[in-house]
Amino acid sequence: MRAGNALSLLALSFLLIVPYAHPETGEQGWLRYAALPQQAARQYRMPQHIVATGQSAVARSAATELARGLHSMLGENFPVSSTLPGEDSFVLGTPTEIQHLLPSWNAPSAPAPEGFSLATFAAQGHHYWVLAGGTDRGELYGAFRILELVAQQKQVSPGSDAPSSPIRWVNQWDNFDGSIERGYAGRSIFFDGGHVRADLTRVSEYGRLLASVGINGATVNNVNSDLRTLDPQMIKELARIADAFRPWGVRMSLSVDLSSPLVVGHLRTFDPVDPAVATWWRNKADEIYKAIPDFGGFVIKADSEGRVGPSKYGRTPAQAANVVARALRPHGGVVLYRGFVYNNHLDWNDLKADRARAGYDNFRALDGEFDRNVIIQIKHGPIDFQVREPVSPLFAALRHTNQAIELQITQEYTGQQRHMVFLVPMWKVALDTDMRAQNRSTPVSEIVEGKSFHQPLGGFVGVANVGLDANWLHHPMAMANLYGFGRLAWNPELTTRQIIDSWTRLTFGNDPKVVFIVNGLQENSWRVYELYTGPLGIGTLTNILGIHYGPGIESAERNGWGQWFRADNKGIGMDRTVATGTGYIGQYPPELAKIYESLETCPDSLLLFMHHVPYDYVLHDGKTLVQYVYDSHYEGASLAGSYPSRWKTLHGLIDDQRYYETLGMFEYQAGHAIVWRDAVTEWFQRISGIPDKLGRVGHYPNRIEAESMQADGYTAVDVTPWETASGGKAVVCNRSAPCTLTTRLGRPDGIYSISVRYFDLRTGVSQYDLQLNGKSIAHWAANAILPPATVDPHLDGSTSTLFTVSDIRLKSGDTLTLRGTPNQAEPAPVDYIELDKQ
Ligand code: GCV
Repeated sequence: MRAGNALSLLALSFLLIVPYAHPETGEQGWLRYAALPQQAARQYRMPQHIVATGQSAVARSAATELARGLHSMLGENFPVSSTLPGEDSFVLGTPTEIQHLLPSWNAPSAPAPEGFSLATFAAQGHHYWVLAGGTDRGELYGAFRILELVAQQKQVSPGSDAPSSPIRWVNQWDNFDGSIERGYAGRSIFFDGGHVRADLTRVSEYGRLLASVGINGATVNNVNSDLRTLDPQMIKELARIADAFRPWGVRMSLSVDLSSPLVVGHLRTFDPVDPAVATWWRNKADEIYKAIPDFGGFVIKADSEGRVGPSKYGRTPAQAANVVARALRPHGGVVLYRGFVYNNHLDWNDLKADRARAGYDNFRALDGEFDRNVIIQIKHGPIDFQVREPVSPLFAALRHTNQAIELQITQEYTGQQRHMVFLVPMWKVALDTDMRAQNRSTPVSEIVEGKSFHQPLGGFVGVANVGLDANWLHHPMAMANLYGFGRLAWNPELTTRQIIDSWTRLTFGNDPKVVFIVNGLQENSWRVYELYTGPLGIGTLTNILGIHYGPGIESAERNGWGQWFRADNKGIGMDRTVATGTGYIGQYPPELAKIYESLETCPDSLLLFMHHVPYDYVLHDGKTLVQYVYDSHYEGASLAGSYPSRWKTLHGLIDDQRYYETLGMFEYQAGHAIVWRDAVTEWFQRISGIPDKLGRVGHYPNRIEAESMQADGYTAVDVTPWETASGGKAVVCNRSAPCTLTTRLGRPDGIYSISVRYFDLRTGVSQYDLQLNGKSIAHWAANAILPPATVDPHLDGSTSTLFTVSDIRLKSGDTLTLRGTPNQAEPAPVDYIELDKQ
C-alpha cells in the first residue's frame, strides 16, 4: 500500500461483510476499528509510516491512535517515528513543527487553534500526507477524522476543518461516594467511597472517546457539588483525573459550591464582594493550577434547588461569577455559571407564577455585567429537559454575554437508557430555532457559537453521566447521543441523518441492511417516545416527585416545582400568553412571540406549553386534542412494539452479545410503552369525561385482571397513582410460600401470545411460573436492573414490567395458572394477564 500521488482513495460501498465471530461489549463505542474487507482495504493506498513532529502527550496520542486504527482496519503495521524515515509518510504536527522537518512545505493557511488541515506534498522522491493542527489538539482531531472516514469506507481527501466554538464540554453529575445523580449506567468511573478511584483506566478510555468527537473539556463532579471539592487533599486526588485526560486534550474542570470560602476556607462569609473572599478564590485558583496546569475552570450552580448563592447577601449572579472568574483569568480558566436558577417553592395558586420565566427574569437585566471569561450555561429549554420544550428565551436576551447551550445526553426525562431515544433530532430543533432577535436571523446555534452577537467564548455542554457499565451508557443505542453531541458541538450544521449514519457504521459496521434498520429506528425514536409519553408540549408526564421515569401524571400539579399544566375537567395547558397568562411568551423577540401568542400560529407540538385550551379544542390536523392524545399514544406504543421484530431482521449481522442485549432492551421498551399508553389515555379520559372515539381506552377485551382471578395467597392492593396499573389495582403475595392465580379460559381455540404484567422491584427477585393445565410453559425471575438506581419499593409506572411468551396453543376450557414466589421484600406482584391471538 504505497501512497499514490494523490489522496483519491476511493473505496465506497463494499458489500462484503466481515462475519461477527467475537462478542462485543460495546466498550470501544464507535472506536472499534473493525477490519475492513480486503477489497475495501486495498483501495486505501496510504503511506505506511507515521512521523510525529510534536513531543507533547497529545501529539503522541495523535500519532499512536492513527497507527493503531489504521493497523486494525487495514491490517498493515504503521510504525511511528519522530524523524523522516526516507519513505512515504504521514507527517503530523503544527505548521512550525512540520516546516522544521520539511522546510520546502508551505502551510496552506494557518489552521484554527483546534482545527486541522490535511494535504499531500511531494519532496525528494517521497509522498507525504501532511496533517497540520493549529495545536496538538487539532492534530488529534485530524487523526480521528481520517480514521472515521476509513472505518466508514469513505474517501479521505485533502481539506481542512475546525470546531464551531471553543467550549465543547461534558458535565458529569458524579458524587464522591461513587453514585451518579441521574446516571443510568452504573457507578462513577471517577470516584468511589469518598475518593478518586485508584484505577482510572476507564477515565483515560473516556478521554479517548471524547477526543474522537472533538470534546475538549470535562467537568467531573456533580453540579450539586460536594462541599469538600476544593479541599487541598481532594485537589491532589482530582489532579490524577486531569492526568488521565491530558493525553486526549480533555481539560478537567470542577463544579464548585459558592460557599467554599466559608466551608473550606473557614472565612466568616462567602459574600462575593468581600475582599477576603476574592483573595481566597485567587489563592485557591493558584493552588489548583499548580497541581493541574491545564485546568479548565469552574461550573457553578447557585441559588437553585437548595444550593446557596449570592442572593444570601443580596448580590447578583454577575457579582458571584466575576469574583471567581477573576481568580481563574490569569491562568486561562473560565466560569460556566448556570442559568438554571429558579424558585422551587412557587405558589400554585398564583396564576401568574411561572417557572419557565425564571432564566430570563434572573439574568436578562445582568447582560453586559459578566466578565469576559464567564459563560452562562443555559439548558436548551426553560423548564428541565422535558421530551418537548421551546428553546429558552434567554438565548436571545443576552447580547453582551457569552453563552453555552446545555444539552442532556443522560436520558433523565427521556427513558433513562431503558428506552431508545436518539436525542439529536430534538437538539437540532433547539439549535435550528431562529430566535429572530433584532428582527434578523439568529438561530440558537449561531448565538451560542458567539456569531450572532460577536461574543468571544461560548459553545456546547452535554450532561453525559457515563458509568462503569462496560458499554458506558447501558443501552447500546444510547451511545449515539454522546457521539451526536460531540459531532454537533463541532459542527451544529450537520444533519441528523449524517450523524446517525456515521454512528451506525462505526458502531455496527457498513452492511447496508444494518445501516438501514438502525438509522431508521434511531431517527424516529424521539418522536415515538414523545407519542407515547407527553404530547403537545405538556411535559414528559412522568412522576416528577420520584425518579422521573414511569408515568405519574398529576405529580406535576399542586406543588412548588412549577412543572404545572393546570388541568381541570374543562381544559388543560399553561396559559403563558401575554394577553391572559403569565406573560412568558413576551420574553421572546417580537416575531417569535407573535407566533406563540396566537392559537392560529402556535405549533401544535408546543400548544399545551403555551396555551390553556379545552379538551375538545381542534388541532391543526382537524382532530380534537383529546382524540389526538388517544391516537398518538396508541400509535407510539405500536411503533415501539415494532422494535423487536425490526431488530430481529439483523440476527447474524451483529455480534450476538450486542444483538441480544439490544433485543432485550427493545422487548422491555415495547412492554413499558403500553404502561405509558394506558396511563396517559385513561387519565385523559377520566379527567375530560370524553371517551375515545375508537373505544380502545379502558376496554381491554384480551386482558384478565389479576384481582379477578381465583387467588390462593394473593391479595388485592391499590396502586398509586391509579393510572399506572390496569384497573388501579394489583395483587401481592405477602407470605413466604408461593401464591397462585388461576383462571379458566373461554377463548376460541388458537395460537396465542400470553403477556403477564407484573412489578419488578429492586428489593428482591421474585420467581414466576406460568402453567397451562398444570404444566409449566414459562418461568422467569423479576431481576431486571430497571431504574431507579436507588431502591424503589413502589408498585407503579416505573416498576411495571411485561413478560411475554409466544406461540402457545390454547383451547376453550384450558386452565391458566400463575404461580408467584416472593423474595425478600418483593411480593411477586401481578397486574394482569393478556392473551393475544397471533
Ligand atoms: C444535578 C434537574 C435534575 C437534577 C439536577 C438539576 C440540575 O432538576 O433532576 O438532578 O441536579 O436538574 O440541572 O441542576
